Amino acid sequence: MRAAIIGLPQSGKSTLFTAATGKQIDPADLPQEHFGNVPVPDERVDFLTALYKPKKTTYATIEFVDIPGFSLADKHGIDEFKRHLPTARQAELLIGVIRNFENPAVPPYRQRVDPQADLNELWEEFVYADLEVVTNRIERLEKSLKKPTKTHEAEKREMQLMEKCREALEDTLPLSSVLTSEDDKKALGSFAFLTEKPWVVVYNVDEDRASVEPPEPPKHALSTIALCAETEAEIAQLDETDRPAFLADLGVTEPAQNRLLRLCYKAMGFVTFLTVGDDEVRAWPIRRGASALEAAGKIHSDLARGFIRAETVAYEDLKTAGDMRFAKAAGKVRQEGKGYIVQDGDIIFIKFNL
Ligand SMILES: Nc1nc2c(ncn2[C@@H]2O[C@H](COP(=O)(O)OP(=O)(O)OP(=O)(O)O)[C@@H](O)[C@H]2O)c(=O)[nH]1
Ligand SMILES: [Mg+2]
Repeated sequence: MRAAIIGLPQSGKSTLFTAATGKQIDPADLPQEHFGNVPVPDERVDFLTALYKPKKTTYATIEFVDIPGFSLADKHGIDEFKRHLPTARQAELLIGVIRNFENPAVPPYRQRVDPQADLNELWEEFVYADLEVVTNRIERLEKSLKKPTKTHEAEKREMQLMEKCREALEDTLPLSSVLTSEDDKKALGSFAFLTEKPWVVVYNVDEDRASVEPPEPPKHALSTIALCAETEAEIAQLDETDRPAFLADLGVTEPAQNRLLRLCYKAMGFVTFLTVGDDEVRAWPIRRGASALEAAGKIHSDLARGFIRAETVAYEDLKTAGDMRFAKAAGKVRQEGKGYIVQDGDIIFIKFNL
């Protein structure tokens, strides 16, 4: 699961990348993409690890990509934006970092610190990028629809959908508002539109304002978070033992990193199911609405092929009961079939037979 950190120049993207991953970027590096994997904190996994004492514990992970900033004020910057578009398109989530800090040493983009204006500018560029793809495709379809081909009917349907997309984008509306049905999403999935993806907007604020509620989410963003990337980057690079004192000084109990990770995970539209045992306790991300059969397939294709049933217990029920035996005795362990929709926090054992 990939989250691309993207934004205008010097908004604090690389600093946020360090805050999220703990990985420092050498300031001498040329502008380039950086990648880092981070486990998503999950109390349930911690609890189950304490209960089962497995040989191995595996958290869900998010891969962050730091994309170099691009100025939309000149052609060079727009070319840079286009150069990194494929990386952004491959991500499940876009994290827009918006500058909202004062720092005389860092000249602001377009000589302004104006989060709303920056966000709008970034958004419009994304809309424009999608519009370009849609317009090109419509032109091609127009040509091909003039000839009788085997794919004529499918192309006609695609054309209708593309025209709806064009209309939305011309009104600066996101394609997530057009591509709502599973069929439509699938039909145009290969285009990996930017405005179809969920967004998290990070307002990078001055340290003394980190606890201030973020502004109302802009109409296209799913979620917003305000944090001070610079402070968070420092925390992420501290030794585990030094962290509590540093956080206490700031008057917070948890680094914003955890909030950010959970927020990103949720915004990506994933829920978590869990598997437990002596060998491994593991959190598995799965798209919201997925079935027990899909969950089995995630673990191993054999489990999907030989699927008999999914023994399922909600994490909270197991926790309340104390352990699996008590949960069973309390009738909390359910036998679910292939079509069962996996719920966040389900602990699942797949029974299978090959
Ligand atoms: N005061 C303050 N300065 C910050 C904050 N976050 C980043 N900076 C400073 O802003 C400058 C740019 O930060 P980066 O993280 O490199 O920004 P960037 O968005 O990755 O920059 P580009 O990739 O060049 O677009 C650095 O000098 C940071 O120290 C912050 O929260 N507060
Ligand atoms: Mg950077």
